[in-house]
Amino acid sequence: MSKPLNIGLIGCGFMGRAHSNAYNQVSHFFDLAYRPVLKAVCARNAESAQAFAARWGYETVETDWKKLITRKDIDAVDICVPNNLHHEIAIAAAKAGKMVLCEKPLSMNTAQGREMITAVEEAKVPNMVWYNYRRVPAVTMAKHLVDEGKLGRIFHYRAVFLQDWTISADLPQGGTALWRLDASAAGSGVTGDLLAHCIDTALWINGGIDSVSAMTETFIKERKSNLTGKVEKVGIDDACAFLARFNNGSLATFESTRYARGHKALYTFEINGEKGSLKWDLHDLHRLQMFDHNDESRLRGWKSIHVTDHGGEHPYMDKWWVPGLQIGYEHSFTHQVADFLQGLETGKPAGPTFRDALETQQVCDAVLASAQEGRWMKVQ
Ligand code: SOE
Repeated sequence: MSKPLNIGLIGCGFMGRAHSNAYNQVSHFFDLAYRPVLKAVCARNAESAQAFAARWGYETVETDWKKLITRKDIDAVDICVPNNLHHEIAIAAAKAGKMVLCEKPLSMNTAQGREMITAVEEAKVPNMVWYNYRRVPAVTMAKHLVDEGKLGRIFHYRAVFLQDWTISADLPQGGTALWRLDASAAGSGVTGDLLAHCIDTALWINGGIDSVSAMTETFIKERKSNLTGKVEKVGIDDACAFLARFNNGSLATFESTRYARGHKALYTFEINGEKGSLKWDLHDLHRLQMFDHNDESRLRGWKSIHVTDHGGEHPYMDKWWVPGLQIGYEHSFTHQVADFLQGLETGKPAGPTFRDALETQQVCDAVLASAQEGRWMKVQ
């Protein structure tokens, strides 16, 4: 019989839904010692919180996160609010002895991230940051193949994350749904929101980044603020491209924008090694493309691996349907909850922990500093 793990969710937006779905699904598909119980959801607006609770099955509602984190019946606090609130809530939750799961990016900057690490480590509470793309089976498999040395020495890493939803100059900034455009709530634009995903995956698969050289642009300089009603300067980066040197000697390019007309969420990466290459595309997320130079020469070519098989070969897939049937975006969150719960059971924490995620924050900070100063920057 599994033990209940009482979740207190803060924030009812897109990520609140993604995480709630994962908590609801995980025990149906994974055999684990712990079972998430949707104990309380918190949002400032009581009506929204109640509607959310009714839809997803939360037992109770709070409108003040400070109250939620001190409740005795909450074991884990899940932070799904804008980035500027992560720091204060995570530290308070850790001090209250709660496990902390935090939406990405960890924090607004490295300094905040360090304080959050101190808080969770001093309190000795399990902690994790939601970089969900690691848990797409094809991405997890890419990591396994690189770790097994199937690509040999890595020469290149190439990642892009393209969107087009902010091209209209009439789009306001700030407030619910549009806080990502407000630098005071988001910290940065595409760097912290989209490139952070690319960086997390890259660090996980290809190791640490030594230095970066970046450029950013803000195409629409002023937007009406939903908060003040006035036209205000836009403080976020709309687009960012950077070069990077990894500690293993490989060279990388990363690019992200919200101005690539026609692209809604095109996250792709490609890795080129001495013995082979790998390619992945979020729009075809169950496939991993591989070129293996060890193949017999007349049969050599890119193969498209449908990562849906059972028998333990394809990560996570034995938990789902039958071989060949696909899963999707939301399952990456379910896998992350499953790994977190398994970490509680085994004492081997699932990554990225706050400490792991700080590395992504450090790269983001170096990228933004490099773009501002117009020079190569070492990652701290
Ligand atoms: C932005 O549009 C966004 O929702 C990010 O905030 C998510 O982290 C990313 O996975 C999809 O795009």
